[in-house]
Amino acid sequence: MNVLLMLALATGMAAPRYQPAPENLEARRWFQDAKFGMFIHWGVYSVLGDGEWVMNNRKMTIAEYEKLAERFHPTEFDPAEWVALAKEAGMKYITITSKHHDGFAMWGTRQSKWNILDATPYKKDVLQLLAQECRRQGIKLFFYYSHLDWHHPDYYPRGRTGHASGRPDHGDWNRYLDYVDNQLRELLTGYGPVAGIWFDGLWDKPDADWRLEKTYRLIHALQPAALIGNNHHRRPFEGEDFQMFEKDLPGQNTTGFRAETAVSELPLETCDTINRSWGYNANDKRFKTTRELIQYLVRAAGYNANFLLNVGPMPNGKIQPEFVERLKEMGAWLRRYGESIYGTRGGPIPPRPWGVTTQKPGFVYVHVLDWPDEALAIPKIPGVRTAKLLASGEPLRITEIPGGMVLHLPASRPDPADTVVALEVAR
Ligand code: H79
Repeated sequence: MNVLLMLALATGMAAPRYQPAPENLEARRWFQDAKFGMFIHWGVYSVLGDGEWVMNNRKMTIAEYEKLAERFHPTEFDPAEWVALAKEAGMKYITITSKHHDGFAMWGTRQSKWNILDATPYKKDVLQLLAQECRRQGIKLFFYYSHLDWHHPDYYPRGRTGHASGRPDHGDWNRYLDYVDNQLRELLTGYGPVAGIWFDGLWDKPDADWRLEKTYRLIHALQPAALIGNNHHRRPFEGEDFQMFEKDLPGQNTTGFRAETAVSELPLETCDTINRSWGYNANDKRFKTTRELIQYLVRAAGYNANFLLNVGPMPNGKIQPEFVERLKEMGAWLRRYGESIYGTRGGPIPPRPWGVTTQKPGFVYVHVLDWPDEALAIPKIPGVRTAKLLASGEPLRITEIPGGMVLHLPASRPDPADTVVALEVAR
């Protein structure tokens, strides 16, 4: 414990607050400008093609589940192809599962044999391969890390899930937390610059002492620019650098997962799936349309949040064609309309049923997602000089009305997903 902290505890003063390093603040700005990332759920569960919760859902024991590792042999995995796809989709970063709830490490951890080098015939460190390729192609890399662990014997007392694994009813919780910290130290020292750590699973034991302060201090000491986020479903804890909302826009709780809906001042991120599954699911054909995915990205930007869009690669290492097709279409859209997304923040008009606004110095972008009429009345945006359709540059008429203004939209819209109106405004 440091002297300030001891003093604070002894005197009843407020404990010294986390002060993000300058490079951390810089990374937060980069993150907010980046807007769009690729989430990757890949692990030994992918072999069964039934999602990443299959161990828990099918009540598999550890012995049964470990057999999956012997079948994990992704001979078609080409990290260059994945990274190129992310770039073509307009994504600026990748967040990949280093360890999901099944405890399996997708890198050559030295903390246990339950990892891709020691337990699979593939025997390659996919995180290392991906990290190298991301550096080569200029994409940042985050590691998802599950605090929850259905495999580790010291994950005890057990939480809400993982009860059928057949582990003995004892274990040393602090030893488990040491294991977590040791694994994180490996990830933050052996894989070059890590853009951040995306924690998940804490909700399995919401009242346990997770020693987060120690873990967060370790991460920030090893890589001050690495951004910490934690999907604990509550308002951010001390030491966190961004706030995430799973399958929800900031402040919403349509999933019912959240214990708190408060939206913080930190950079925000929402994540979602293309079908309904995170890990590869061979039977899940309920794909969102490209239009829906574009609208989700745009809405997220209007809520001042990033969109982390998931793919669950197949056990052979390929990303299924339905995902590839949609990602490429999103990339084509972003090449046309990217200036209204990248580098923006949530706009002056809060999100509306018809759409959202984004802004950057000198510009406000009105994203009309769902409005059948040619006249759209909106609150007054001060200092508007010109208005045009971003698609064509065609000037657009605006009339002032009491209490607001009317945008006169063309009857036939240039884009089925989003009519983007660019307003040049006084700085
Ligand atoms: O990695 C993906 C999912 O596997 C993981 N997060 C994403 C990014 C995830 N795990 N669970 N969930 C998402 C849903 C959470 C459900 C919860 Fe509950 C409802 C947590 C707390 C209440 C049911 C009861 C599941 C755990 C306890």
